[in-house]
Amino acid sequence: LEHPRNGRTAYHFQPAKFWQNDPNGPLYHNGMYHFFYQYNPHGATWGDGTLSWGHSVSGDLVNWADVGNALDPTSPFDANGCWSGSATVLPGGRPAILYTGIDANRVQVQNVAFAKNPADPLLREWEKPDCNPVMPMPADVTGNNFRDPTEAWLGRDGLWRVGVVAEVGGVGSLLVYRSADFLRWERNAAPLHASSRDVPVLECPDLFPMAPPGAAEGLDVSASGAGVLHVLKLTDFAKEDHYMVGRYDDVEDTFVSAEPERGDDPGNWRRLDHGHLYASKSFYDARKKRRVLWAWVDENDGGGVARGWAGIQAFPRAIWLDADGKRLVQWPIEEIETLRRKRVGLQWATEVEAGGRKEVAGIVSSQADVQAVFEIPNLEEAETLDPKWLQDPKGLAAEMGASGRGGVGPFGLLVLASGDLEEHTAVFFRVFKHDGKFKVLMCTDLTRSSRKEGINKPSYGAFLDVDVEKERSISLRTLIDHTVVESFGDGGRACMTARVYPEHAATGSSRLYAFNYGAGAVKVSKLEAWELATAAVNGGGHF
Ligand code: DQQ
Repeated sequence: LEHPRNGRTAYHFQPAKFWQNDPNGPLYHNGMYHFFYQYNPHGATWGDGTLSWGHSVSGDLVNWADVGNALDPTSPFDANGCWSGSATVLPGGRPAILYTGIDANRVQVQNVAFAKNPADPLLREWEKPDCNPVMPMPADVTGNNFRDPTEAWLGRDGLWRVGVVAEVGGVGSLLVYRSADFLRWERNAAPLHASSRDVPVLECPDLFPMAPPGAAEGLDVSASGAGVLHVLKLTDFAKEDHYMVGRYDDVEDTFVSAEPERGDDPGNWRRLDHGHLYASKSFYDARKKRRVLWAWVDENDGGGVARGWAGIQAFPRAIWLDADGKRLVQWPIEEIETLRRKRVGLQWATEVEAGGRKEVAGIVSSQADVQAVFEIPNLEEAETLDPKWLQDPKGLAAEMGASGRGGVGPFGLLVLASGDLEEHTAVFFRVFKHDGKFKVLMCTDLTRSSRKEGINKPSYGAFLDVDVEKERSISLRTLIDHTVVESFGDGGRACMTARVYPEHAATGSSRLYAFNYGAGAVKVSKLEAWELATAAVNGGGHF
């Protein structure tokens, strides 16, 4: 029988205890991965005035050791908190951190810190020079919103650049600062991005170059040259992460979007994850020549204080530009395979008849990696889509749910299911007819995820860009880890992360099923499920 683990995850990044939020300054340096994060060393709530940078190191991005806080709020320029920021390795090999300090007057400023001993493989100690803050709050910034420096990149003119989000005269903007020495920074007059007027606050920006569309490798943040496309990711205050592909001009320090029709409100850009995920940040992993994305996944039940910890990080994802040059593809980093233990599956071409379920038994499925391909022999039963849902897939997901019978679908996986099936989280697809074509909805339905009352159990939804008439199949990968279900539809073109709190987990084991509640049969042409081992994550989890 599996260990209940008090809801703690088995292979997602968590500190041993207390609160964490945004990923900060991910870095690969001298053969070691470093991960920093917003951490409250005093309790399991967001620490107003007390946030530090927690710091862990890893050789494989899977197993982590805590090496003590990198930054604590100890100086006049960060006395009320060390907020989010980034890390950059300077020429000569010295790592530097740029971060937001909440100063003694509670004003947001940008500070720098340097690794005290760059030869220390653990980079345990960081020093903050007296010239901080290196970017005081400008006079035109409103609402005390000036924060979250991006990783710095080096221009062809030899100057460093960094992006900082700011509310400028009431408008959410991304400012660029330039510096020759990483200490004296000068603001560029033109913002790299200015939102439409009704978007005052942005957070956690990320700007990075991409290899050509379809190529899975990543590029260093300073890569430039003709034809290089960039991704600008902005976090829409207290809501969601959105991104846009475009052209970054490294002379003017401006950005022109590849999809101008989506406008200046980042809320209308492409959504990074259609579930519950926030404040993502990527880095270039020179060891494997790929770009890796981290993101905070908050609790969804208000239970952090009772558990003594709150917040996890999404499992690191490799990201690259899809062949269309507009969309990011996201996929769990391959190191997850080092945790794979026992494998079970369904036989090729298992048919899941209308209204049916097939159990995938034989593994501890509360910590598992499941990959499935569903084949749809017949599209005739597809329901007609009411066009009012075209702009509201989440609303459609909530309306349809997983339990009701449909035409083509709902079909997919029931995960973290109790023996009596009263509790389950459904990850599924449903195909609709629209305008002589077919539209595929991907959903994660949490309404039956837990018997517990008074917790948030939403439904998430997104339309996929698959030509299902031609392909006749849809792929799904789902990572299950006790209280998190991370799903990757259509090879990672649509992602959906959910936090769930099944009650049965405290006393019993969870089950896994493929299901089909549509009117026609669906074939599972592939279903492999691996039980995953528990990773060593900061020595926590001994409940
Ligand atoms: N969290 C940090 C801020 C950032 C926000 C403070 C986003 O720097 O804007 O913990 O979650």
